[in-house]
Amino acid sequence: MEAIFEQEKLVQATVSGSVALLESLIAENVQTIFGYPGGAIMPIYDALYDYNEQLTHILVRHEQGAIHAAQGFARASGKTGVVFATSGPGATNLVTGLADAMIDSTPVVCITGQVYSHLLGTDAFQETDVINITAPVTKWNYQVTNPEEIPAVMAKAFYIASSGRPGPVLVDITKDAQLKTFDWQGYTKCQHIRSYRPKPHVRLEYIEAAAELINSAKKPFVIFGQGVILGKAEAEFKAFIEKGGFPTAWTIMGMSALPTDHPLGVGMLGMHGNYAPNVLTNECDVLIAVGMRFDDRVTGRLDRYAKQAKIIHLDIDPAEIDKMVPTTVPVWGDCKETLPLLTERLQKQDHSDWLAKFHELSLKEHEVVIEQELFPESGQLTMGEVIRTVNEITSGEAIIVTDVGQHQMVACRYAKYQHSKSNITSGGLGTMGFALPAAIGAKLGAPEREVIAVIGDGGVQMTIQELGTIMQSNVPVKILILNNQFLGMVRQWQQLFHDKRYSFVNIESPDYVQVAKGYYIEGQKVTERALLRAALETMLTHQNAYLLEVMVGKENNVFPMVPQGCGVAEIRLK
Ligand SMILES: Cc1ncc(C[n+]2csc(CCOP(=O)(O)OP(=O)(O)O)c2C)c(N)n1
Repeated sequence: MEAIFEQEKLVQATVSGSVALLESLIAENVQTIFGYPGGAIMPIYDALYDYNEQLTHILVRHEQGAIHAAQGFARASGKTGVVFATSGPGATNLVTGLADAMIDSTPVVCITGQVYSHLLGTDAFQETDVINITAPVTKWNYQVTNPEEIPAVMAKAFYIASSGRPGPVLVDITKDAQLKTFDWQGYTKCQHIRSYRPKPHVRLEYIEAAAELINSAKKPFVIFGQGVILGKAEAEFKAFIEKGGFPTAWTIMGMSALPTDHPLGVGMLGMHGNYAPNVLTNECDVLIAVGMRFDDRVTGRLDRYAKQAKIIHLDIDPAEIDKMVPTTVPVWGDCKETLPLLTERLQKQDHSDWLAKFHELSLKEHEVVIEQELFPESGQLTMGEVIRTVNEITSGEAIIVTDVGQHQMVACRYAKYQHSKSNITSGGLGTMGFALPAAIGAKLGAPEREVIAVIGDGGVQMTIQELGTIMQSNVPVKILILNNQFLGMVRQWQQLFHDKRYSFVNIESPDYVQVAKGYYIEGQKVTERALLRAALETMLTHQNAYLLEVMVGKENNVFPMVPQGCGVAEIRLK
């Protein structure tokens, strides 16, 4: 069917709610949908049958896979991910992904089918109150029972999902609203909603106050999060830190907004972050936080966090300011606007003595931790040397999508990135099972880039069915399983904090290479150091999807670590 909406050309027609929905997606420049059909969304799938030239639908194997794929798509492309699911179990299978997208500020629009409106509230077959279930894990949700509302609701959905601090939106459409026809009046993109202020008005007095504080600082320290990426402010951010000469550290979500080898980059913050930025958080005199939310994994014990410092917090979401850490100067606004205003007012400064302190402490971390992790001479393979070898082969050009656990921390500690939007991980929710489907979405969102999913032997078994999606949709993702034969991160905690009482962390695996083979995906398993590089090269030069399982040390731990309940400066190297 010809799209009845084209940018400037509106053709009046009688359409069903389902067609109106698909036309709305086209009007929002959507090309890719991740979904799974079912009874309550059948009219939409029926309409989709005629739209295969304009819309690509990726049939996943589980709705959780659809939403994680949409998240990966959004994070790699900077666009909004789109999901279709049916009512009841289809909708509830989205909840984990919605919570993940909510806490990691990922723009996703989910469309769920719903039972006929006359059956609402009757415990009808596959009826679930998805609006109430998803209220706390969506930025906005809405139930449509009248098809005429669909264009305006979809316009609002895309606007809310992608503006200000992005997040997930769910639109639930009853089956009768999908079927009923109405006169299509055209589609108008939403640009304003009363009482919703996604882009705050920047107040110059706060910019002036922040600049004054920064200009008088002896030991300024910049920490940044995903806000820099979401605000598309990478260039503005780089100009800001370079003019000020500030030591600069990233959160796991901010990672890759600045090339990891930037001379002012001093590493990752947080529980398994780098030694120097954690310790020196408690020695800086002005802490400048950009687009980050002071997560407890970053701050450690709050009453021991940066108590000596004056704190400037740049954030688009007023709810974040003063939420965890009292701010000296709040800079509420879009950092793409606020950073240049601040940079203009900066005096060019040289903080090389202060920066040298980071380098001194970093040497200590190199000696005690990094050398052994990246360059072991004997013993079992380490996760670190696998990531180091990936870096050497890809030169920091790949997108790395990680799952959750030790491999995630190791990958984020050691991966090298040259480009923004290269590190995709479940940061806030820590959702095992995220990486495989998210990598599918990332590859579809950035097809020109190499996408490598780094996954533990636990997490891969949570969404392994998505190998079927890779098979059917021919998505050339590279799957790197780091198999330590344990639920490693939990085992590490049991070893360190529960007297080595290994309670249900010993997880067995199938023969992953055979499993992949069953899905017509090639692969191999590596157990020896001497074969690692060649195996990675085979994977990375392979045209199609490829699975590589690497057996790594069973009881290796990830260090440094800020033990729970400790301050950031109490970070332990061993
Ligand atoms: C859905 C879900 N369930 C449980 C957890 C708790 N958890 C965090 S890390 C981890 C172990 C992960 O093991 P594995 O995937 O093998 O990775 P490794 O830590 O060994 O690298 C578990 C169980 C979680 N994060 N997500």
